[in-house]
Amino acid sequence: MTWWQNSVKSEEYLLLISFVFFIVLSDDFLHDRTFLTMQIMLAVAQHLRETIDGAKPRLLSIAESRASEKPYPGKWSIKEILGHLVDSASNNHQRIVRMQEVADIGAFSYAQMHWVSSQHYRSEQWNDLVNMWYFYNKHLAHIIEHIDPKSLTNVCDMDYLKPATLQFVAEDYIRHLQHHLDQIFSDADPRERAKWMVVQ
Ligand code: NI
Repeated sequence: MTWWQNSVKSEEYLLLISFVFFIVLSDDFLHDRTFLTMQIMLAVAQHLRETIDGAKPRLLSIAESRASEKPYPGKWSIKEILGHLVDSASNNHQRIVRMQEVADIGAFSYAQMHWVSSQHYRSEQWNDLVNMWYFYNKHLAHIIEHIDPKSLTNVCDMDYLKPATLQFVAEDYIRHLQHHLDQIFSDADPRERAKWMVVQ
């Protein structure tokens, strides 16, 4: 056997060793990625808990009469904004659970104006509304914390530019919630309210 034949053999051997290492490392990588996405979901759930815990006493301090005020017919009262957040919680509850069942749940959106107007939130008691919103979100934080990491790339058509992954749905849910809480706590004229911007 000449020196170059030996050299080829050792190259083949090296190739085999690298392939085995590649398999072992990519398996580790996948586990790391699963661990990482689990950490992200834990952080999202924690962020949601902190947001609702911080907002609840501030919401309860708003007087019943002020929460019902509706100076402009085309602009929601505070009760209606919080009602819209209850609708968002209930619809995203459906999305988050269903998206762990199948890879693509297809179209899932809801007519927000109809949901708010048909439920007559202004004649509901403010305390009840705040508590319902709070406990629904507490449950959602629990659900988000336990999302199966394998389903985080499952998709849903939310009528956005492209299908949304489950990870996006959970993160987008909290961004939307914060957007409307800011409106409730703002002293700005309801006509000046900023529109919800989708970051996708
Ligand atoms: Ni909204």
